[in-house]
Amino acid sequence: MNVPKHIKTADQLNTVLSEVVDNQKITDIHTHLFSPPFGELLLWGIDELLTYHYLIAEVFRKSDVSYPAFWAMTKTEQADLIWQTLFIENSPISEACRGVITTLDELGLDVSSRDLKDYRSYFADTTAEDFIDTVFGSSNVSKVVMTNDPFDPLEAPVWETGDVGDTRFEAALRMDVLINSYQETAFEHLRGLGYDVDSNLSTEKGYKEVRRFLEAWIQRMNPKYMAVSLPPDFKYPHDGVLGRLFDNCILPISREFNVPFALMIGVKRAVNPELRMAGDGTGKADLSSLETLLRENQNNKFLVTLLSRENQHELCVIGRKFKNLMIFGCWWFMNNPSIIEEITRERIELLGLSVIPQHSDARILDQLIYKWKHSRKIITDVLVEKYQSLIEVGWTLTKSEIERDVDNLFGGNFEQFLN
Ligand code: HDL
Ligand code: ZN
Repeated sequence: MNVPKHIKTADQLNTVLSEVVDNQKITDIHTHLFSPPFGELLLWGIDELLTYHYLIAEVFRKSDVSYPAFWAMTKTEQADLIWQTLFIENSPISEACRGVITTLDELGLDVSSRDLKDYRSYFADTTAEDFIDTVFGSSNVSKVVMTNDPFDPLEAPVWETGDVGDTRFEAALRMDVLINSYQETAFEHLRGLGYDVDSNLSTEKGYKEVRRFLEAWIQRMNPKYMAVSLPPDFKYPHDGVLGRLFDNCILPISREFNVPFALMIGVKRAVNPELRMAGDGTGKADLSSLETLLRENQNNKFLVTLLSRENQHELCVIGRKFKNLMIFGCWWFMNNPSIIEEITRERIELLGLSVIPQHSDARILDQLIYKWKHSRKIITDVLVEKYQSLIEVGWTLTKSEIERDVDNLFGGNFEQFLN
C-alpha cells in the first residue's frame, strides 16, 4: 500500500505502524549478554536456549526427574530432557517454549522437523562472532546493555584487560553484591582490593572508599547506568547499611558522574533454592519508599522496573509525579504477552510516550530474536489502538511523526534520559 502523507484510515495506520516498528533499530537497555572477550559468559545456541532457567522451572512441572538427578546431568542431557518433555510430550505453548520455536524459525531452521540434532549442527557450524551479526541483524537490535558485576571473579579480570570488544555491547554497573551483601561479601572483597572500608559502613572514611570503588568502575566500564535488584520489602529511608550506601555513596556518585541509578524492585531470591537460578520469585512492594527516594533526590535520575504485576499501575502514577523517574521494561515474570499488553496500554494512557516500554532481559544471545519479535508485535497492536483513537476524531498523522514517536520509545527516551 502506498501511504498518503496524512494517515487517516485504520488500514493505513496498521501498515505504517507495523513497518515503522519492524524497521526500528532498538537499544535493549537490560540484558545478561556479554561481548566475545568475556568468553564462556557469552551464552548462545540451542542447548543454552533449552536450558534457560525459565524452561528449567517449567520442566520440573511436567517431568518426574528429581532435582539432584537433573543437576547431575550434562547441559546436553538437560536440553534433551527439556526438549522431550516440553516440546515433544507437550506442545511448546508457554512463552519461554514458544520463544525457542520462534527463534529457530527466524534462523531459517525447519521447526516442523523437530530434529534437535539438525538444530545442534546448525549452531556447531558457526562462530560466536558470526552468530552475533546474525542475531543483531535478525532482531534489528543496534545495542544491548549488559549486566556487569565488578565482584564476579570471571568478569572482573576481563575489564582489567581493557578490551571488552564489540561496541554493540554497552555496560551497566550492577551493585547487587555491594548493596544486598555488603557485610557478607562486599566488605571483605573491598578490603582485599585495598579499600579501607568498615564492616558496618558508618564512617566518612568508609563512604569515601566506597565512592572511590564506584568511581574506579565507572571509569573502567563507562556504564550507561548503575543498577540493583531489590526485594519487595525494600525500604527508604533506611537506617542501616543500604541507607548509608544510598545516601553517602551511590546517590552522590550517580549525580557527580551523571550515571542514572536503576532500581529493579520486587524480586524474592531463592524462594525455592532447589531450582537454583530458576528459584527466584516475586512480591508486591510498598512503593512509598520509591516515592520518598524520588522526592528526596530530585537531582538524581532513576530508571525503575518492577517485578509485581500489582505494582505496575502505581508505578505509572508515580511516574506522573516525578520527571526524574524513567520507567522501563516488562521485567521477567512481566515479560509475557498478556501482561506486556496490559502494562504498555496503561503506561501510554498515563504517561504517553515518556517511557521505555521494553527490554529483553536476554541471557542467551539467540533470545534477542524471539523476545523482540514477540514484543514488537504486542507494542505495535497497542500503538495502533491509541493512534486509531486520534484518527477517529479527525487528528491526522504523518509517517515521520510515527517514526519520531517509535524511535523515542525504542531508544531515544533512553539516550535523552542519560544526557
Ligand atoms: O536480576 C535480574 O536482572 C533478573 O533479570 C534475573 O537475572 C533473572 O534471573 C532473569 O534473568 N530474569 O529474566
Ligand atoms: Zn535481568
